[in-house]
Amino acid sequence: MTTERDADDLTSETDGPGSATEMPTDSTASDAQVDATQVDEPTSEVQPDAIGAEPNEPGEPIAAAAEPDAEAEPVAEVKPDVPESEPNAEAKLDAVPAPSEPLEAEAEPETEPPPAEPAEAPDAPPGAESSVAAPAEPAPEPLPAPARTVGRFVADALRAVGVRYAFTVPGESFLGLLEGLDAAGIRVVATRHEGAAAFMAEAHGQLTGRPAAAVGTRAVGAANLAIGIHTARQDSTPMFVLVGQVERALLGREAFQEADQAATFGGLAAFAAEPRSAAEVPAAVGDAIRAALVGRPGPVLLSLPEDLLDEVLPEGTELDTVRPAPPRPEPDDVRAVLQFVATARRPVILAGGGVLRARTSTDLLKLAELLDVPVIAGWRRGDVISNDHPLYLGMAGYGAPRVVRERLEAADALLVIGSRLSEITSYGYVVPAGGQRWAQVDIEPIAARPGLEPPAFTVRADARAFLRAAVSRLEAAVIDAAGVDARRAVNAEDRAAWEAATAVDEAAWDGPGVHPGHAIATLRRLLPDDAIVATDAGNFGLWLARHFRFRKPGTFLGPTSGAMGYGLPAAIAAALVHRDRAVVAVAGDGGFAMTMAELETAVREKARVVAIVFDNERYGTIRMHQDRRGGGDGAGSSIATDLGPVDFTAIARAVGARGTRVETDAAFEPALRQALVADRPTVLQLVLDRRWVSPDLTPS
Ligand SMILES: Cc1ncc(C[n+]2csc(CCOP(=O)(O)OP(=O)(O)O)c2C)c(N)n1
Ligand SMILES: [Mg+2]
Repeated sequence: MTTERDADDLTSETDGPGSATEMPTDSTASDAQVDATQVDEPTSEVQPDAIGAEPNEPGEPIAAAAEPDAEAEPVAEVKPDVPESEPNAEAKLDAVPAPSEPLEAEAEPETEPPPAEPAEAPDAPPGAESSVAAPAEPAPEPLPAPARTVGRFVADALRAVGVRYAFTVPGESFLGLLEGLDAAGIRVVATRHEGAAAFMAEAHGQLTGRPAAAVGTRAVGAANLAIGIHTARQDSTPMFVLVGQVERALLGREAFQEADQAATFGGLAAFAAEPRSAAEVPAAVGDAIRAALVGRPGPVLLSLPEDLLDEVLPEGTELDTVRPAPPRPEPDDVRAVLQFVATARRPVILAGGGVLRARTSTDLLKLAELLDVPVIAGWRRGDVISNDHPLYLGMAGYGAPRVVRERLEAADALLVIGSRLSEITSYGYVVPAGGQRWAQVDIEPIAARPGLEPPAFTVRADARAFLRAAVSRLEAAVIDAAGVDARRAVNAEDRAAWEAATAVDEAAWDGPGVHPGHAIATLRRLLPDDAIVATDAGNFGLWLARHFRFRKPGTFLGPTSGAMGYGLPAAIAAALVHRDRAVVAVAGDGGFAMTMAELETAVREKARVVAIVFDNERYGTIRMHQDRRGGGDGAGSSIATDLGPVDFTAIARAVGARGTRVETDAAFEPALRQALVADRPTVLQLVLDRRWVSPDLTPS
């Protein structure tokens, strides 16, 4: 949708057309190459539990606190940076202000339990550095790569770039691949539907930055995987989709479950290939790895004929996991962007998923504090910095109060970092507005887009590389104190306006049912700061977007595809990775029912998720749109939006989970407390009055 809309129109989830996305291109910004293919190379091995440390870039200070889920980056370590030779910014920058408050320690790094023990140690991690540091002694000659089946080769390659989990509904078309995955030490998790498998892989990639695999059988499995491929594309999440294909001799005969998988389902991905011979496999896998991990990350699809998977590749067939290092910013570009922001009266940073993916929220906050520039998060990227920080001014898009859009529009300098400026974040492509000055920092900047004026500055760089360069330049600079003071006063007003606009109505609610705003307030009060919240699509999500306060990066899983059915599978994936953290899925009754079969997966996998179902017995979002067409008085059509009652608690119990029905505000807190300490997954079914459609309207 390219037309301008009211802020009010963006207070609901829609199933409207997705925004344009750009196909990633191979990054050639740096020629630094790392070969992570030496699977037998002991020095390049990283155990899963050693992934908490961020790789420190040469010459850079150690981060004050590790970013959550920090792990070896899924891209190669870069060459030592050229030292910044110009420590001083422009002469106007003449007094360094003290940061307004100390940086908060962020969540602990990921403690991912090791999956199935690898049969051997083929573990060259993402970002493993095997060609940068010169060893003190000559390394022993690596053994030649073993002869292995194509299935095993693919699995080894995935493992080498950090894949630890594969989610699947198995099929007879890829048994050789299943065996390969298991033998390579990749944990294979069976799901009840491929859509959920793909959501789990997507959520895993989004949360950890480390790709996972989603695996399905032929056209039927691939069709079910499709929703997750699309979601990973919109979320710029690295993900490997592996689909068994009919035997090569049968191709082209409309064989059982045959389709042109690379063209159809692969069309949703950033890259797709169907190798037809063993000789084509190494290059196809290598290209898929680069497409998934280099530049803007994304999903890739490999369609693998059943008989090819069992074919043996000759000894010495090496994995091809070489990836160029991410682009680094030119010092002059960094200076220009800083100058652009520092000299503005009402600048704003719009921060997107690229900041989270680069695990660089700490640096973003430092930059914001050094210049006293507020931060607005892209839609569903509300965890990019602590929402309690005085410089945080809200999350754009659905559910945001009007002040967020107004503040974006009022910016005389808009610095967009790691955001694709989606339809929802940009309020229907009106931010940045024509004539508004903006700058873009992105690993893969937005190419020309209809209606979008080119930015004043474009920096093609990984968000972390840019932010660290910017912070170290500013720390050594003198900054214009008068400009900072002026911004500080305005920021305080803006923050106060946002806080007022997002405060929960405290008035007691006697029902019927629970007050959705109160439920979110209770959730915030009870959840630990590092709890992970995964959301589904639907109107219930407006209260989450409006009232929840994320306190640490890496605590929110929300698909920018707006796909229903995402919440529970995403929460399960998060709980597998973070067994020690609280993980909550929030969903409507419609979206939850789409993937609730995965409750059994959660029980089987001992994923202690809490699923909170906002039950209004309808596809509430769509009913709201129908009512608006009918004149906004609630008298619109109700075609296909009424749903019958479902006892979600009974369904939970039927698969070995817990279930509690919550009919009043008062009953929610004790139920949630119990759920958070339970030894099993829990469904909390929150009964809602159907008249709730928006946080701006309390039914009377
Ligand atoms: C897979 C998918 N199908 C359809 C839609 C369109 N859609 C968006 S919200 C919605 C209704 C969601 O209902 P529910 O989960 O009960 O949440 P509610 O709006 O009632 O709070 C629908 C059908 C979608 N976003 N995703
Ligand atoms: Mg509903």
